[in-house]
Amino acid sequence: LVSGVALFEPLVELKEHLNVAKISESGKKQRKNWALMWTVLTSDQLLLYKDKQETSQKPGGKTDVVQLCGAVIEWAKEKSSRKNVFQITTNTGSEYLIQTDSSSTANKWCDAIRKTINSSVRT
Ligand code: I3P
Repeated sequence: LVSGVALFEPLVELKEHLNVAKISESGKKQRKNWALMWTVLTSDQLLLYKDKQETSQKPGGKTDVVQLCGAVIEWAKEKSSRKNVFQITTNTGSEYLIQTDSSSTANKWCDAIRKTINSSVRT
């Protein structure tokens, strides 16, 4: 029964509160505005929620969806005064900075997202 339910849920690789700043939308630069987001990594997307509670199947609960297929991820030390910042650029030209004070957490997320991007390229 448990695995039957899991079939209809996206596979969640990681979930955690991370600081996120969207600095560009479809190639258009945006004002940098850091916000603490409940961040969920699935097998092909990064889901950004304002609140942890919004992970429930509420319509409009997802604040933003980052498509990882064709995206690029890199450390972005020069783009912020904060430490452990990496950037995701989507294939539609949106740019997200992601940051957390724990370097091990940042490494874990950067590696996991990179893996997701690499596996999505192959299919
Ligand atoms: C920005 C805000 C950001 C800061 C950014 C500032 O000011 O302080 O936190 O980025 O620096 O411009 P405002 O709120 O007035 O837009 P970091 O925290 O990542 O350093 P930046 O312009 O050098 O990117």
